[in-house]
Amino acid sequence: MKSTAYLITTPSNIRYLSNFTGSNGFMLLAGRTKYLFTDFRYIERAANTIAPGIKIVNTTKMWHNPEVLKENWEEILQKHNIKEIGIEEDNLTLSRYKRFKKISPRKKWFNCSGKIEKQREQKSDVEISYITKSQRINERIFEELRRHIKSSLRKKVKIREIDLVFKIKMLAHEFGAEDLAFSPIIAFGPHSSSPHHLPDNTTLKPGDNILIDMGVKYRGYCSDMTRVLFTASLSSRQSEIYELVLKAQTEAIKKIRAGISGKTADDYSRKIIQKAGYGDQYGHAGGHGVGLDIHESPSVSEYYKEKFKKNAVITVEPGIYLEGEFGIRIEDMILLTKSGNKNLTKTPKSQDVMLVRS
Ligand SMILES: [Mn+2]
Repeated sequence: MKSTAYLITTPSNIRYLSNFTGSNGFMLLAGRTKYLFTDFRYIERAANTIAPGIKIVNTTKMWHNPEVLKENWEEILQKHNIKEIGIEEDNLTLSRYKRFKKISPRKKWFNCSGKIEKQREQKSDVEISYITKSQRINERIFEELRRHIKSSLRKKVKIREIDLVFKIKMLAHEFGAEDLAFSPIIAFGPHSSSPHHLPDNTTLKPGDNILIDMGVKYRGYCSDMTRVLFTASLSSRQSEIYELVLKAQTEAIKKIRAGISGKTADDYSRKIIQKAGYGDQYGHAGGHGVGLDIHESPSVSEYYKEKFKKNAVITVEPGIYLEGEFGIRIEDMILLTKSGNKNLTKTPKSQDVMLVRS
């Protein structure tokens, strides 16, 4: 008889295991049985939407009166002869942990963060289809945004960074996304040297480059893409940097596959940029896993020594950031296969295509 249970509190892990999308709830994996604990507000929704076979436990008022939970909780632990319980330390707050400990003082508790995330690395066909659809929507939005920028320039209508953020939100709704995957990064001109610039009131000036990093959600699954548009012919410096980043990204995508480590994958783009003398201006990881979370395992980084699995979806996003001048980042999402990868991003990225003129 197995005596280990796992307490799953990370929302995206709960969704992955059960399909449950409520904002309050946790799961207990005990032997082969999965329990979903949630409160009055979500009982009906859970019953209608979660995967078959999962047992629902009503926890209404549990945190105000732990005895309410204790009855169900103890019964389940006893039934499965649970002696030790894994908790997701990366998610469970100390105060909630203390409450669990209080109702089960004699159990052994250990960290199981990353356990479900590891399973999530390999995407199923359905998950791949959702991520792909999410990216198709993202690309439609991007094309519409490009048209909008072009016509605004032609009509000499002022556009601010935050106007483009709002436009993306409306288009996401119009094109069938359920939400944005993250708040879009829109950076005009010198703002683009800050990799994660916070969009503000700044107005687009003739000649500015525009860094656009955006993604949406479809059936819970995220997309992620970065492109840099130019509103005037590129200066020789812009052109040089753009080509360098594009080359680093293209070469990395040629080589990345299942079976290599995150560090190796990161090195492919980084070494090209370092060799050209811009290593210090590429200060972030070369990419990340994408799925229910916008950033998930595996990581494309020097610190990630584990090997990539088949059917993982990752981004490849080298960049060069020149303070006071401009920044360039180019980001695609790819699906890893044994022999290579499939690029899930269709939006072109050659320098000439990035030029939008009025
Ligand atoms: Mn990204």
